[in-house]
Amino acid sequence: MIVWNTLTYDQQKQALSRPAQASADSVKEKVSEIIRAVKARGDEAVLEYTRQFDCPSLTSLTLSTTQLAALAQQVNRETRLAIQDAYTNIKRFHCAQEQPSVVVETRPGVVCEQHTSALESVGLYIPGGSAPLPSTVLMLGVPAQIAGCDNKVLCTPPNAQGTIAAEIAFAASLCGIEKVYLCGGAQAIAAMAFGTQTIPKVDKIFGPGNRFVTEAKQQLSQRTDGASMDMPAGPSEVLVIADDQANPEFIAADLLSQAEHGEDSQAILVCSSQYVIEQTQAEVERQLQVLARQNTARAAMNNARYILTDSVLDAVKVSNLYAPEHLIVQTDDARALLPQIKNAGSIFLGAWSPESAGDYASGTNHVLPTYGFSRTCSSLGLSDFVRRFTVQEISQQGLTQLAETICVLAAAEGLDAHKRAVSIRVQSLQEAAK
Ligand code: HSO
Ligand code: ZN
Repeated sequence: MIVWNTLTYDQQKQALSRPAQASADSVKEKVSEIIRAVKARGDEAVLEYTRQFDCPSLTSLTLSTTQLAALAQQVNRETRLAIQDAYTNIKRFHCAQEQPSVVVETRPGVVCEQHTSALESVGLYIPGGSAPLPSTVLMLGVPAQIAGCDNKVLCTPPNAQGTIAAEIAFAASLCGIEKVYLCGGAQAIAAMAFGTQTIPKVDKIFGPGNRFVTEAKQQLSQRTDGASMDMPAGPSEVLVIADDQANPEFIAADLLSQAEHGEDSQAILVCSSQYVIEQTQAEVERQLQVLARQNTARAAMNNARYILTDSVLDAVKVSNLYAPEHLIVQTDDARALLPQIKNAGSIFLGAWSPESAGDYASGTNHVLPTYGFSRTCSSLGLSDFVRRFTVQEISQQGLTQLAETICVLAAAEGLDAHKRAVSIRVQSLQEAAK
């Protein structure tokens, strides 16, 4: 346990530090090599890498619509209903995020507008790995569907049998995704960024992934022939703020639900009660025993931090310094703390709002800024699948009224042609009036 107010400034910073994120040079080089190969040889290179990493016997990168429908059929009724229920809530919440157009007459005859339109072509990446995540299909697919993106391309690595989890196929079909390709890793990101003979080129790539995927998204978003990306991503993390009223069993369960994601997951408890911290530590040990992914969770919990603060408000300050991806507030009146909370990707208020609710089914998005990026980046939402643009229309009277201001500013910047574009029009109006 760390006692916050006994630490020096440097020790406090150390207590909240994250493991170094900079991609190792070896990762950068490997990814550059994959990107070069996909750029040069398209499908052939993607298929080669997919055979090497995922499925040695794979012959085609495409999952046909018939195969997709057949897979989706295999999902059992219970899971189908659960995916549908989650889909409905996520859709409800994201539909409500639609931005109305803005139309303002800033002065008579000067009309300024802001509108949005859907990104035409988006790439949705669903990682493979130890647990296939149909919930992530919903988190990317639902906003893409609501925004009205014409072209939705989904890439996910095949298993050794050359297919994907039925649940992923079902979630994709609910979201109206018809183009599903069997590839993962940096090669899938490069394929979507450049386009290949079979995989369509997209404008923006969304979704979580390992270091290779993240590095590929970063490299490709910097190229003019690449594709932009959703947000920088690091290992998943949770910070729990608790007071002496909090239930240690609940806190432990929340920390462990984060820890089971991966050995590099970050779990932090910041609490104003030493008793609650000690009870939580004992409870973590108890609950660990029964977890299927005990080894992963235990490895992550070895890096967990338990921080004792003088007050709940101090705990909020610690959380603001850390800027967690997920923040769970288990205090007497959690909502009262909301105005003090500065940096968090997604906030879960009160004892009955576990992170799992947001991970799966309440309606909020689970693609969130990690690694302190919640200071400036937002949780994924509808706005990430549209672009904003402005329109203006100015009448003769409007331009006449604005002319003086524009001409003075153009002169101040020494830009004659700008000034003339206005004065030439005003003069033409004056001459016509004669
Ligand atoms: N907690 C993860 C999302 C997830 N959890 C998917 C379960 N499935 C990152 O926010
Ligand atoms: Zn999770």
